[in-house]
This record gives sequence, structure tokens and C-alpha cells, in this order.
Amino acid sequence: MATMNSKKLSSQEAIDLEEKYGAHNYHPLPVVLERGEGVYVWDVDGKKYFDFLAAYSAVNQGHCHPKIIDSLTEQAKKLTLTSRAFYNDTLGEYEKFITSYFGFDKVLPMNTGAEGVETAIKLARKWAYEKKGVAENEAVIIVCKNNFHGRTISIVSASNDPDARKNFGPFTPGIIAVEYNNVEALAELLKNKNIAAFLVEPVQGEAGVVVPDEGYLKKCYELCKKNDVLFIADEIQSGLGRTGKLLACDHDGVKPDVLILGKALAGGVYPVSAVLANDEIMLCIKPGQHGSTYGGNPLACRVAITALTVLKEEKLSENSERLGKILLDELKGIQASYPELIKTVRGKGLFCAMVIAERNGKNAWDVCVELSKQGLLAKPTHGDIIRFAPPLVITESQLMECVDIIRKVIKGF
Ligand code: IF1
Repeated sequence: MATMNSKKLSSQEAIDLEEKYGAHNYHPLPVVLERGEGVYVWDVDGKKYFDFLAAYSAVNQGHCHPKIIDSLTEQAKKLTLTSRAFYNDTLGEYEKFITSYFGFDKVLPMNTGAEGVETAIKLARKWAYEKKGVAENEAVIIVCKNNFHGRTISIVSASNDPDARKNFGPFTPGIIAVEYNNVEALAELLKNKNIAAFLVEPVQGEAGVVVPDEGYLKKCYELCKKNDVLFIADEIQSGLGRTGKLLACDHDGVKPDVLILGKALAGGVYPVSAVLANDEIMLCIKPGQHGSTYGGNPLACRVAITALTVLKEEKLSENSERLGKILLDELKGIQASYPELIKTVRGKGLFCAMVIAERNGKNAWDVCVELSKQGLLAKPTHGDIIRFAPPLVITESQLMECVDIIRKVIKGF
């Protein structure tokens, strides 16, 4: 009997395997992918799709970018992991590269986005006790309502999403929530002298690409500085060109005290996250107080250097800004033609979302299933929101092909 990894699986066989042997912690669209290149992915039957999710902004550079794959394979044949028990010839070079790329003194390398967020929370607490003088175990972190920062216990302790929290308690104390895009509400909470940090997504991704008012981030940053509170930007999804600037904070000219990166930091080929800060904050963590087996491994470093280089060389932030304007205009045009189906569209750069009104029992999921049949992959979030976030390497003509598919599917509803 042919083993599974030699016989070509049919879509249904692949789905059945996941159903039988995998945890049911996702509900994927019924599409089984086997290849990706640039803005395209192919399923096991050879059907070609535009990938308008880009692995939740992890493949901003496009699927299997040749330069990033070359860095991965070249380093993989040399040295993949030393652990941090020893030095190696790659980590220092990467640390120098990424800290000068974003303008910070130091970087703490981790693997997943959630680990990056957890690291930033630990840094903020350490700084609050050792630099701000908050009484031990009294430090408080302010997060925004409808945030998404990952799936660990401390991070879901900061969530107000019932699916993220139900029956995962008890929760981590010292975290309070403020309404997003509301400066006055933040000012009120900052009167508490035990606040260590304000943790914010410059554009809320999972909440459905919620773009705050112009100047919101700037005003929050100034309030944090006035109250000796760290401004922490979670740019894991909004960063690295996604909103049309290198960082979403750049739209407001804000330089965060702590910057968290992930996803496209490795162009979709490897889990790499990073926390950047200046010495006054970063040096609060001493040897042996934080770390990770794979954090900063040679493979991750080489891939991340190339992923960041590609971002700049191919001017992907600029492409995202230019084509994002076109995409938003086109989506607004479709909304104007079908106002009864499309409640609103919003976005920044190639980070857009469409809010679908349920009609004749059809919802955003049904729209996404039909989009997939027409060759465009997108995924609904929170039931009625469809996120449109293609790889930033997309061309204008490819974008217009996708707009035509979206218009055709919406018309069909
Ligand atoms: C899933 C969406 C969810 C993130 C921000 C930290 C993390 C993420 C702003 C954690 C991760 C991923 C996780 C993935 C689906 C996707 C996601 F927002 F992108 F759509 F879930 F909300 N900060 N977002 O967006 O990074 O630990 O995953 O590397 O969990 O289903 P991670």
C-alpha cells in the first residue's frame, strides 16, 4: 500500500486526514493547497488562486520568494541551531542589521508573534519595577478592546473575545482594556501611576482592519510619554509594508518605545519574531531572565535579513501604498453598487476589509467560498468581515483581475 507521502492525495483525502488526526482548532475553507509562488497558490487539483490572505500578512514578499528560499536552503546546509549557550557567526550580524534597519539600540529575537508580545510584556513589567519604580507585582498593562495579540494565556487574558477566553481561565492579572481609537479614555486610565505600558495594534487586524483616526497613535504616544508609560506597537500584522509604510506607526510619525515584529519578518518561510527597544528598556533583562531554544537561530537570522532586504529592494511598502489606494477605491465602487450587501469597506495600503450584510441566509463565509471557486482566496473574520490582504508583490494588472473577481462574486449575491 503506497504510503501517504508517496501517493498524491486528493483534496478530500487530505481533508479527511486533518479531520481524523488533527486537533479541530481551525475551520479552514475547503481548499487543499500544494504550491505557492508570488501572489499565486495552487491546490492539489492544479487549480490556481490569487492568495488574498497572504498567510495573515506573513508572505508580504510573496510565496516562496527565490532569494529568501535560497538563504534558507544555503544556511540549512551549514548550521541551523546552536542554542544561545554559545555564540555563532550569524546572530550578531542579524542584530546589527535589524537594529539599524528600524533605528533601535537592541533586539531580543524570538520565534512566534505571541512570544514577541509576551517578551514585550515581560520587558515592560521589568522596566516598570526597575526603572519607573512601580511597586513589585503592581504593574499594569493597558491593551485595546477587540485586540488580537496571540493565543497564550497572558495574551488571551487581555482579550475580550469570548472564543479566545472561554474556559481558559484563570487569567493573568495586571491587564486592563481601553476603547480603541479613544484618546480621552486612555488619558483617564493613565492617571493610574502603576501603568507600565500601552500595548496597541496600530491597525487592528483580527478586529477587521480597523484603522484609527489620523493622529490617534501620535496623541497616545504623547500621553504615554507625559505619564512615563511605554508605548508598545504590535506591528506583527500591520508592519513590514502591509499598510503602505514600513511600519503602520510611520503614518503618524510615531517611533514606539518597544516594537514587536513577526510574520513577514521571515517572508513566510520560518517562524521569526523580534522585539526592538533602546538600552534603557532592553537592558532591564539580564542573562538567564528570558530566552528560547530557537530564538535567534542562524537559519532565522539569515532568512530575516533577506526578507527585510527584499522588502526594501523591491519597494514593497511603496507598492502597498500605491495599489492599496486603488484597491480601496475599487472596493468602495463595488460597495456603492451593492449597498444592501456591503455595509462598509476600509483599509490602509494593501490591508483592506469588506463588511458583508447577511442576505437570504448568505454571509461572509459563503462569499469566500464563491470567491475561492472564482480563483481568489480570502477568509472571513468575526463572521461578517472579509479581509483583503494580498502579498505586497502584486502588480496593478493582477490587482485589477482580483477586483473583477470580487465584483463578479458580489454581483452574484
Ligand atoms: C491564528 C489575524 C488572528 C497578530 C498580531 C500577534 C499575533 C498575531 C497583531 C500572534 C497573529 C494570526 C494568528 C492566527 C491567525 C492570525 C490572526 F489577526 F492575523 F487574523 F488569529 F487573529 N499580533 N495573528 O495578528 O502571532 O503567535 O500567531 O505568530 O492564531 O489563527 P503568532
